[in-house]
Amino acid sequence: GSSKGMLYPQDSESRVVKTLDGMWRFRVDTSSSRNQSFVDQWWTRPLAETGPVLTMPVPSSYNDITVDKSIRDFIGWAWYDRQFFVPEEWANQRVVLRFGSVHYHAIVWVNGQYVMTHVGGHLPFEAEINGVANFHGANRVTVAVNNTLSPTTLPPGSLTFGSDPQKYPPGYVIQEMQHMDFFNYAGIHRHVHLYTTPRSYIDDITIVTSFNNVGDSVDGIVTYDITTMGGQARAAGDVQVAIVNKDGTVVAQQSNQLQGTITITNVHLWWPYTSKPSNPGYMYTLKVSISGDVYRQPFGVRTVAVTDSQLYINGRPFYCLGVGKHEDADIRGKGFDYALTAKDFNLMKWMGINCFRTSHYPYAEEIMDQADEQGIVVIDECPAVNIISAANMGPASLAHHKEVITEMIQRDKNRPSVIMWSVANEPSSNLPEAEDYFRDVVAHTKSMDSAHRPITFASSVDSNSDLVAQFVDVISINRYYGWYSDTGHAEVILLQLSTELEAWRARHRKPIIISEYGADTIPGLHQYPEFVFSEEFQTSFSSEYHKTFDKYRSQFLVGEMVWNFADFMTTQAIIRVGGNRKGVLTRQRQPKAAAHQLRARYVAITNST
Ligand code: GCB
Repeated sequence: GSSKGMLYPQDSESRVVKTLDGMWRFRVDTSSSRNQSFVDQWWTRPLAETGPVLTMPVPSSYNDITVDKSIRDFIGWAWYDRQFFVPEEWANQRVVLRFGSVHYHAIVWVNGQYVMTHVGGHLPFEAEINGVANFHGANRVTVAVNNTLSPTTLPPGSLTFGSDPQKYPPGYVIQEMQHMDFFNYAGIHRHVHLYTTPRSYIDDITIVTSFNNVGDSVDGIVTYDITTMGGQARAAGDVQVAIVNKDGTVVAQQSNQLQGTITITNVHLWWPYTSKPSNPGYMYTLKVSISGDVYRQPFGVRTVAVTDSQLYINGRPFYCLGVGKHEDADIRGKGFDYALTAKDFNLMKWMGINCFRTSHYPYAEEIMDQADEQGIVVIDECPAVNIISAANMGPASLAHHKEVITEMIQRDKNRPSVIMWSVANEPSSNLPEAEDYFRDVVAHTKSMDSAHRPITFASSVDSNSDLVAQFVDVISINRYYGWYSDTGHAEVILLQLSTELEAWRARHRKPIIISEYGADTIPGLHQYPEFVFSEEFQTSFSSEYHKTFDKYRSQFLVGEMVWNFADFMTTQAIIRVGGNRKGVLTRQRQPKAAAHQLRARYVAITNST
């Protein structure tokens, strides 16, 4: 069979990881055909030999690195290359080249030879390169990246050319993204790794957990399924599986089975950090050894369940004190950054946030690792934002949407932090086409996840015209009363949001999360009585939402998520001043008054439960 695993690259007794992060060479294809780089076959020689090159950091978006507006706003093929070496002693190993993500469409060559293509900007892809690598001298990797969105990409978008010569200079083109309210940052956004495995290797590990109460203690039940590749059918005696706790002690083990169930007596369950257990985010490791290959898969033991009015983690009701986020920061755009990641988790915990949604695409694996380890719950959203017309719901869109969900679940299935999948953000779920489309998307998502996590999507249409909520387990709604409607009138919020919540509840007996509410706010702008864009407005507006949440919190409301954790960049638009300013933090992660307000609320709720 063909490889399907997407295990994170890891050093072990049998594996070596080397990073290809750093400064790469870079050039954009500015030809009028937008395709001259392919005519001239830029991958056949070092980029520096086919024209001038810039220095480009990896990982990072390329947009904000230079002082050139045409690179910031570039649409089309951008090219990267760099040199690397493969140690001679790796020649008898399997050598894999892996990209954490490249936005959007990527083609990779090694030493001028085609290696792989990937479509979709937020998930990892990899290929074995033994056949094209040079083990006795320098190698070159070339990556072509295209950020052009089309009606069938996720997110969808389209190009509009300024064809009227009276109005537009030659080559004028803009990318229309309608309801995609974030800058279409592009480039090699996450780590690039070169790693080895033995020829016969562990390809994939799937872990599903539950537990039993045994008197006063709890037994964890760990079901695992290992797939291997590249070897002869091996003797079952080659398989060793051990569960190692946080202190490094082996607490259970099993031999001879690629699939099995192991019990951990007196288990430490994985809890969100606001649940006041002694050990939030408790992670175990499943150490798998098979015929000389060793891989250590982290996991946590916890359950998730949904009833018609509650969400449970480990059998206890969980209320999401949440936030919508973005991968977004000055200079690096959507490039992964360890310092930013650590700061964001510290800020989330400072504010008492126990949950975030990966609005509006899967985040970097290193971010997800922190959620697992620190006990922050995640609603894992696929990049299906801006599905706004029937043209985005055809067979090609559907096939790609399912493929992206497959990749997302493949990557994140073992993460205890992930308690729910979000299959879309604000699709036009009122269109007749949406019903069949999302029936299929949701069924596919269910079928891919052995852990059967609940499914949601973030809705912007009203409960009467929506055709998709019938398929999901939890209803998430994004609402902007007092902002996009009745602007400035916070006094309508309690009434309008209550009416709305009750209408959804009457139509579907399902738990509800408010997955977005928020108001753009310029830090330092003060106006009293409160007026839109002032810090006073953001807090008084939020208070009205909070009052409404408190009314329904003990009933069927299972979470609230402010939009947004921090200010973030968008396309240029007259309603966006330096991007979207709905952050409770600035883009530089400094608190507005609303951050202190949120913190007081979340901490008080946590302390009272
Ligand atoms: C939404 C979208 C989000 C936007 C937000 C806004 O409903 O889901 O992507 O940024 O509204 O601020 O308009």
